[in-house]
Amino acid sequence: MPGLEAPDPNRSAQQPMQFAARRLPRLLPLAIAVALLGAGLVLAAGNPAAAQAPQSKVTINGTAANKWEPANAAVRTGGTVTFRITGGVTHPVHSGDGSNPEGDDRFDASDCGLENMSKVGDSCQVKFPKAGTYPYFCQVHFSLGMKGVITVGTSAGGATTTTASGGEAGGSVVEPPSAAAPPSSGRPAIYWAGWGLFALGALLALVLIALYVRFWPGFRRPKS
Ligand SMILES: [Cu+2]
Repeated sequence: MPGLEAPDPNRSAQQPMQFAARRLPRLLPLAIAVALLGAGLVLAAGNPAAAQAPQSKVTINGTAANKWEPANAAVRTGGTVTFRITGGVTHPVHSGDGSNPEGDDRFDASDCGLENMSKVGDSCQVKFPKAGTYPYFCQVHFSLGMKGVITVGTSAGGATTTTASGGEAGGSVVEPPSAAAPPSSGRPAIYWAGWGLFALGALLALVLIALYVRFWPGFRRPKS
């Protein structure tokens, strides 16, 4: 920069720069804070796999309106779904889409029969050892639309790794086209906003450090 190389001591030109340089250490924490805020947003929003990972335990309530709440649920491979009667009277659970009123045997609903699911407070559990899509319905209120779909395994992205037995990692699972879960819509906007803030803060910090080194009086180059 020519200003610093001027032969004259040139205080009138130097002092404003020094004055500005004195403020830099105060701006630096601000820049770092902006960068950290951005990084925090990235970490919070940027891991949809973790955010959307199915739980190992899910509870579905059979309500007084003769609906399942939530009707569609996701559970981890090897996870357990609890059906609980919170209203209405009888909500025995059957596996299947209801086309067969007796249900099918895609999952074991033997603990969810009428004898266990006849009054408010009753509940039953079904374990889902294998990934897949499992429709279910209330044997009594199917005609009222009391049905739903349980998606077992990770639904985001379509192809994921799960084990059939343990629920950690293993074979590849591709959801059938009829899977109830919508396709992943990618990362949320706040994720990219976080990256933007992080980049802005980091750039600002770098510029401030460069200015500080360049103009802080203690760093001034000895005049030749
Ligand atoms: Cu019912």
